[in-house]
Amino acid sequence: MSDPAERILTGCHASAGQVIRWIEDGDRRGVAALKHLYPHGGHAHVIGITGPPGAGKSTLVDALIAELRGRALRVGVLAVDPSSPFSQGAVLGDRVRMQRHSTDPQVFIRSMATRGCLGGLARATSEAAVVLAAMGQQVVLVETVGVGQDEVEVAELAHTTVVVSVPGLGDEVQALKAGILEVGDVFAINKADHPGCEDTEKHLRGMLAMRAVEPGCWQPPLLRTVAHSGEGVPELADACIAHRDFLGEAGRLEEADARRGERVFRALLGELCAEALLARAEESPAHASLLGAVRAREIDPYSAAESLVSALAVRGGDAPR
Ligand SMILES: Nc1nc2c(ncn2[C@@H]2O[C@H](COP(=O)(O)OP(=O)(O)O)[C@@H](O)[C@H]2O)c(=O)[nH]1
Ligand SMILES: [Mg+2]
Repeated sequence: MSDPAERILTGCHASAGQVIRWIEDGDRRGVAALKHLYPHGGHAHVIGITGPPGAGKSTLVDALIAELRGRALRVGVLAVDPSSPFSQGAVLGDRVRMQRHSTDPQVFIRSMATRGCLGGLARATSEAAVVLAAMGQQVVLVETVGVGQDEVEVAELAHTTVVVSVPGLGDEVQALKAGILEVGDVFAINKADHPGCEDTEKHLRGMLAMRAVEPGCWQPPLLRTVAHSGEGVPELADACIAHRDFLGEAGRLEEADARRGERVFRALLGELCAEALLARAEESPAHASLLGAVRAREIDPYSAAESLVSALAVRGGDAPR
């Protein structure tokens, strides 16, 4: 049994690490493994944890691992936050604390390289989640920093998105932009042992009340947590599982997974078409003459590219029906 995908299906952590590395590197062996794993990769509950740096996301993830392990669930963690103690740059104490689960054979923790473009990272992360699900991890926690497009992307790959905020940050620093409010399925005010928790809760409740919620829709709960003591963490786990159960009713989970599949298909189709068409464009005799004309400023690059592509598209009528 030398195929890494086969070994992943039997729960081999080392092979999962290897395949995720291939995925990050854009190595074709990653795609080969994903073809094999995809049919087995649809059964995990993917939970995104987002929020500003320092909000306590990693500490919460650590506490959630303990809580979920207590419920006999197998857990995978993907840390996309570049400041995550799961990845690099953490103070030693944090790092040691986070590693307490790494010897548990039912827990798999992996940081995702944050190099490359954001979209690329989102894809690699969702593919890594497929790998972990195929390995049998029943819950996959994805920690990501709530900056830029990040939170929207994590919401696309997660079934349940937990937005973590903390007391004492000004409204503008909370990073609770309209976008993050829209994507949150569960809201946690972490560091509830700090002063100012009531104000933050009031503020958040006010913002959530303005969020348009139709009847029969999910009402996002707002919870308080103290990550390092574990206070509120069982309730947080319950809220995530309740959200998953809600999605499971009336086929919402299937629909969410169908949309995920569609997104991957469309993105790949775009890439593969571009690659294939580019190869043909560069081989065509018109390419050299147009390139020469662009360089000599005899034609503008816009018209040149358009004319080459439309010439190829007209001749390329051999798509499968
Ligand atoms: N007082 C308090 N400190 C916390 C709590 N949760 C996390 N911290 C501390 O906040 C700091 C940042 O936590 P971390 O999990 O690395 O935040 P992240 O950047 O969001 O992943 C660490 O020193 C934690 O020990 C909490 O609930 N209360
Ligand atoms: Mg972190």
